[in-house]
Amino acid sequence: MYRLYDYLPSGNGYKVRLVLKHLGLPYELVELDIKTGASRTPEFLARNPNGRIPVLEVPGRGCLAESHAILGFLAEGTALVPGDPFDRARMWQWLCFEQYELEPNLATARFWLRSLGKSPEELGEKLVEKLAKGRAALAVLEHGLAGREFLVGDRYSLADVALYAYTHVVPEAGVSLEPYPSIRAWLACVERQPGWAPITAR
Ligand SMILES: N[C@@H](CCC(=O)N[C@@H](CS)C(=O)NCC(=O)O)C(=O)O
Repeated sequence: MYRLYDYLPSGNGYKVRLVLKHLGLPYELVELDIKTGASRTPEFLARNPNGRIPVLEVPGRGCLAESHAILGFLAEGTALVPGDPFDRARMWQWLCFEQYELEPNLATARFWLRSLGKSPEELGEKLVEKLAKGRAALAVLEHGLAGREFLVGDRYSLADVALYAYTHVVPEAGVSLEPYPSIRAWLACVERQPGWAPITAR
């Protein structure tokens, strides 16, 4: 059985849990408290030298880090990965966008505020900058979703899983989703997909 090292509030870990549940794959969950350095112990660093969750331990093969690499491994050959090469590349376009534009800004702001309990006053200019870049990423996502049910083609793919994970919790980073009607409709659509569960569900 797969073993997933994770921290339940993490959107990166949630992406993996959503795919495991969607595909009906059994897994053992090992929860780590990343706030107290549990992903930086020698034991965990042997699994991922980068000291971060999620990590998927694959029986007989070893450990895989990086949420999108794990998604690609789990979903290969399933309907979550488009068969058409152009659509598949479009899916990767969104996955790269998530890791470079959305996650480093909105997920980091949420982590500071929600997990570390910092106040906006304490964070000052660095929070303002993260949120400005995060809002710019949301505007691109809103544009990409205009008139569409899903991000790629006409079906649920890894692009939807990956972008959904941190987008649906941006209010926890102090960002309202009110100005983004296409995003709001899409979030509801993702929540109707088989295997969907809330972010802190095991
Ligand atoms: N690019 C990585 C990012 C992983 C990441 O940032 N993990 C955070 C939690 S969301 C973490 O483990 N932080 C603990 C630490 O840095 O010590 C991915 O997509 O998996």
